[in-house]
Amino acid sequence: MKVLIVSDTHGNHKNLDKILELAGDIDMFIHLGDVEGGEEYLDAVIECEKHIVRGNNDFFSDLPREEEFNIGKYRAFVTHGHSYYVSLDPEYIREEGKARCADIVMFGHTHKPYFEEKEEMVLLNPGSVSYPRQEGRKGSYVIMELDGEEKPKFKQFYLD
Ligand SMILES: [Mn+2]
Repeated sequence: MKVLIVSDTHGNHKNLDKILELAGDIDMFIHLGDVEGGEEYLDAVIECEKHIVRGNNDFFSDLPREEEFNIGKYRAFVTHGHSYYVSLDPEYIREEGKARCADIVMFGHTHKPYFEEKEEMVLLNPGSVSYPRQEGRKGSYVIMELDGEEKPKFKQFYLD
């Protein structure tokens, strides 16, 4: 099973189109917010199961603020992250993920990739597709691969 994890497209789909092409066949698409009106576009171009949450810039959107769902046998908690002060420190969202007994917690908002695995919980941010802020400023995304009983593998990618 292949899951594409992205965030912060902000209505600009140039990089997203490249990512969708590079990713190839996917079984699940996760967008961690700040789509800025891109919902219809995402619906049109992505056919697999989608989970899209609302960012702080999705003012008129009726997307959910957060979602919990299963990826295989793993419990995922996804949210944009601004309500958990992720720009300051991942501490609050880490605590929330633990309280919800999540295996994988995903957030966006900072436009900087982040990955940690602590006490059996993965906490990640794929960075921003369209407006990266990390050094080098390349649009980024994560691919999660789940293969039978093996632990899921997460790989961070950067566009050229
Ligand atoms: Mn954003």
